[in-house]
Amino acid sequence: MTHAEILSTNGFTEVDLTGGSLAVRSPIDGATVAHVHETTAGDMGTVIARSQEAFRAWRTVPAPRRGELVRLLGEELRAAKDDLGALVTLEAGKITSEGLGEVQEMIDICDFAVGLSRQLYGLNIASERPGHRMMESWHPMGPVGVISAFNFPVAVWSWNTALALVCGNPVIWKPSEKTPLTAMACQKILARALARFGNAPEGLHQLVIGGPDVGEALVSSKDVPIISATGSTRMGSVVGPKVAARWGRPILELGGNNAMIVAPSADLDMAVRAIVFSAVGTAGQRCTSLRRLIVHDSIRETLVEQLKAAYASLPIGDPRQEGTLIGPLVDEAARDRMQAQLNKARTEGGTVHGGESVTDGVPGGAYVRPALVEMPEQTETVREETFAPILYVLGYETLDDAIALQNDVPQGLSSCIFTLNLLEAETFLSAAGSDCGIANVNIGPSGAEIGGAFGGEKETGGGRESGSDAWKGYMRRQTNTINYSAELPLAQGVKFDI
Ligand code: UN1
Repeated sequence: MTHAEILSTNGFTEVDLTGGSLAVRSPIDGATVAHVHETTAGDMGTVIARSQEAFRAWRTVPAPRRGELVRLLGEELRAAKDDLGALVTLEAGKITSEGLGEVQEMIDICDFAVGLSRQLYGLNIASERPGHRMMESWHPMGPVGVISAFNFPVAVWSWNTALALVCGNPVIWKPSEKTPLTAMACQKILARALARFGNAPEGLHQLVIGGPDVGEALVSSKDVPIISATGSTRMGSVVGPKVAARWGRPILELGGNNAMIVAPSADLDMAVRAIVFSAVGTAGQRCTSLRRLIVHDSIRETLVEQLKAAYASLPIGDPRQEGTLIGPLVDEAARDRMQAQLNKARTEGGTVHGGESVTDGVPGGAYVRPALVEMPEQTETVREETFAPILYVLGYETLDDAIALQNDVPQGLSSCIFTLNLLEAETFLSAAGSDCGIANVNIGPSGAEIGGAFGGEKETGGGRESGSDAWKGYMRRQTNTINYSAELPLAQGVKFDI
């Protein structure tokens, strides 16, 4: 499909794609596909006030009824799956299957959140006082500011929005400036669900397209109690302290430097498949992408040879074409950063296989051959996250050394081990094992399901989104003590007779 076809057949044509100040380009060929209108920092006061007003109404709507809106959103997403997937491909450069997979992830979180809307449980707690009962209630918090990145332009929004809505919170969404079209499409799809829902408050979901000053207005407003931000560690290091300084709640999902340990007992054929998908899928632009391979010395050479062979035949090119596995990097700057990191790795003693620019594909796009880089040790460059398909290979002798290497980076998002040895697998998952928010056995570090809590430690920011009890991050906990006796006993046996 051509860009024009994608933009005209997906039902989003009524969106005004011309005359705005923000140029939108497709990573596929660098073509400018739209000029969209931006929200200004000066508009943000009104946006936030509208969100607060929506909150006052939405927080009293029963949670299962709020879930009905998310159920309808899930239905609309199912109907729009192909169109939205194609738009993700156009705007973020993902291959067709990954574009569709991202929309499926949205549908999945909607299903999860619908069930959750009847399960926002609190505890009953035994009171030490006669005739008293204690319990916990979970209440909505208020507007949630969602700041999302280009690489998962729609799924990360849906993780936050589906949970925020059932939890009784309105959303203000600032997408990446690189991917406003998919955001506008989501706003449209949600509008369809809202129309069917009937009586949701105005301003329950607002999209703000703009630069850092728009983000700054969200981040610094006391009236936006939760800021959920996904992106680089550098961005998080600015956002986190600002939100904390005004006593807001940050949910941060930042950089990863995800590793796989390959032990001698590993099924190497399976490991190779997992490595290739997680290292080069999405052109290495997932926060969960595999960036470091820590291989037992006894199998290192064999594995590297197998990987070199697998890398040699990878189809790179137009992500819309069937059979393509590696689409473009998001832009030229990303390709430059990749080349700079490879040069740094060389000066640190690395041997680089691949990594060249691919120029015989689609003109105008930043296509690269993925790089496999054998490193003598875990150097500074290896410890940095580069959003590109670079896989550093390191060797190890003992599992303890491998785990120490895996943990010895500033980031703590995802990790995995390939082993058929139960003791090694359990050690890796133990308190003395991986220090990441995600730790897997015999699968790669990327491609998590929505049922688990998603996020990581250290410079990854500590936030959790998506499944498990991540919803608690979107609500406030209230402890209630109820006295149904005719006495007023004090806790801890304190006497205070008047
Ligand atoms: C991200 O890259 O920001 O686990 C999110 C995964 C996807 C989500 C990645 N489900 O790779």
